[in-house]
Amino acid sequence: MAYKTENIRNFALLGTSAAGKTTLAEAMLVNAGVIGRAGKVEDGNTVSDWDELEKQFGHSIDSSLLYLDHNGSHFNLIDTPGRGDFIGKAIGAMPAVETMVVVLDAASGIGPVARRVMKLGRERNLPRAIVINKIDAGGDIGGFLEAVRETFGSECCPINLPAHGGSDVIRCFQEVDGESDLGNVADFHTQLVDQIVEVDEVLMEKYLEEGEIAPEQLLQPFRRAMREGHLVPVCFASARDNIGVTELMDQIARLFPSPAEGNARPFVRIEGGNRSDIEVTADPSGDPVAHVFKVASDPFVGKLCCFRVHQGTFDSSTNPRVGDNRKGTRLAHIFRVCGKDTEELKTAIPGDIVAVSKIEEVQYDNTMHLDGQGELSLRSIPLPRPMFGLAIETTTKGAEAKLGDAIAKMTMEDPTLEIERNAVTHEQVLRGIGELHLRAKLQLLKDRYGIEVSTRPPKVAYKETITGNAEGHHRHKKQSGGSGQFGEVYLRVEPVTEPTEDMTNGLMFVDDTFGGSVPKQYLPAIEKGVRLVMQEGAIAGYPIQNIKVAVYDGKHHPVDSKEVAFVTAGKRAFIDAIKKAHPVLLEPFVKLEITIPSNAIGDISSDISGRRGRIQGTDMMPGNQAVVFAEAPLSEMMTYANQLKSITGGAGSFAMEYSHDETTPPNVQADVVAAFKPHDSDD
Ligand SMILES: Nc1nc2c(ncn2[C@@H]2O[C@H](COP(=O)(O)OP(=O)(O)OP(=O)(O)O)[C@@H](O)[C@H]2O)c(=O)[nH]1
Ligand SMILES: [Mg+2]
Repeated sequence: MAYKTENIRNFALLGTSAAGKTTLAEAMLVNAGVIGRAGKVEDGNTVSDWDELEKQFGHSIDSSLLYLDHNGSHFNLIDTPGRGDFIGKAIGAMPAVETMVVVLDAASGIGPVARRVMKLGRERNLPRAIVINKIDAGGDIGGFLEAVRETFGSECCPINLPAHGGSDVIRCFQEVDGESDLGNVADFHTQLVDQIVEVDEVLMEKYLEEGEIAPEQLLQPFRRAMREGHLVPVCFASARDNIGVTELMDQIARLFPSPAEGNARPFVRIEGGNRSDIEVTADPSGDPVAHVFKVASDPFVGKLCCFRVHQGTFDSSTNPRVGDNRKGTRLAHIFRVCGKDTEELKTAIPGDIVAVSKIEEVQYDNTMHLDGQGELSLRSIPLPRPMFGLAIETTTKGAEAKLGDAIAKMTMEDPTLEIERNAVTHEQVLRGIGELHLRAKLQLLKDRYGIEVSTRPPKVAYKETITGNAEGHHRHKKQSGGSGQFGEVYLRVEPVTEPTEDMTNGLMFVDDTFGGSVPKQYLPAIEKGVRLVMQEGAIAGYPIQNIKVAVYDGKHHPVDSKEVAFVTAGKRAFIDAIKKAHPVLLEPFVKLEITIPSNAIGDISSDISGRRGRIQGTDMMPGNQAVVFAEAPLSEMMTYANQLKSITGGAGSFAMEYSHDETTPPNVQADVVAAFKPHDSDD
């Protein structure tokens, strides 16, 4: 179908794992005639979960791009994973669409990912809709709707309702009469209209006077209420039985914003170091602007960069600039993507979600543009910082270089995956969001790249700092044959409680010498010595942070003073000072959100306390579910996935992310310090 920007409807399916997002996408593709018959996630034959690993896991693990035509509209939908471990892929898809469709089901409860994306959507001004799926399965759907309104606000109003025991849906936006499984249609209709008219004073008055408003007159205010986040329409469906799905598609075509009507995106122009907000409009003749929201390694076409066109028109001759790169990048072939299939496109207009292959320099979150004045970028949504680590080592001989290449490709595809090569512990630590995330990546490493690795819990990434002020001194003197080495340094150290921007790598280095006791040319050498210790640690071999160092005196020798002598003197004087300044070890703490059956709260709480953690709150959820919020040291959470599984019989899940650093208890510090064997190589 040839379409214009106004006909495009972009939305992402987001929400709770196993609520039926992939199944819903499949039903939509059937209804639009893209496929003849719906595949099943458990049979591994859906369009969206096409990847081998997704078939093995029975869950989406990456976002999938799909498109279809319905009632004169062109839908671009992105099916995203609902598992907390893959939330990076769900969040990554949000800047590409006008509307978020959050899929829930009564039996699984609301879940942490749905809550997280709803919150992000509200903060970022992204219109939202909710689909309550699996109405065929029965359960307390009315109670669940209440829980949804309690959690996300009374702006969540049904526009249709389950009827005839979950075998049908009945409209309550366009209809006033009838009986649904949740009660009178009229009551829900009134609730919805009450909510909509609040965005329009004139209409509100008319409504108060006349008591009713024709549905056609409510269309514009409906769209406006949705754009303003004043209305979150709720639809009911059974994706498996294809009930309410055509209804939903009709409403999307009729009521959801097109790219021309969607809320403005937070693009900024960076020009000579200044950042200014700019307006990007869905004008096909404007300067091309697109945002790269996903990078994938496609088994058939290689590196695939998926981007959303926000302004202007892209074709094979467009040479957009990427970020601050002055040189244009030739796009050559532009594709649209449906599951694993790609189809070449001549042009991409505002609102299109497309891909290009074989462009090495383009990365996730880049903006591609032809702005005449500066560099453009999108204030995108920060992704969670990966905290769950495994130290990895190849078991395949001679595969180190191959492992490095494979991991570089994997981290390029997944910004929530990181590799850290620790110079102190000599470990290579792969970090991700959780155990499942890393397990999926290790499986990929084996299947796609033929590399097997052994894993073990990594050493904890402690940091060193000081809690008091102290002075340190070292005189370095060495005579070897002819010329010698001489340098003497006195310095002070003090903790910095609020790091400032001019500190690099946690250090503020100050020259407080006077009278030429240390010639100026040796100060950089002293700073170099100090910085070496900052990296390697003074008491336990971990990087030091938040410290101020002031060199206030020293001595030099006209012949024997050289740079290397002051590097050593600076190093030793610094270690001397730190040892006297009440050094402590800091360890990373993580925030936890643990979703469990409510009868497990007691066991979960005592287990968390046993891990030196603190419970911060508990939310009761429908369906005898509870969410426990807690904080705990990362080092104690390495084995948590298994423990949670055994406490809850597999029914619990958790998400964690970096929170802050805290001082380790004295007994932990004593053990770590005792195990540290400094290797000194400088004399
Ligand atoms: N009874 C019933 N089962 C459904 C329905 N929709 C999906 N299912 C089943 O629920 C399970 C999960 O469905 P998916 O479509 O994979 O769920 P998802 O939301 O994509 O899950 P993630 O990819 O993990 O986020 C599958 O076994 C589906 O067959 C429905 O409407 N009714
Ligand atoms: Mg899925």
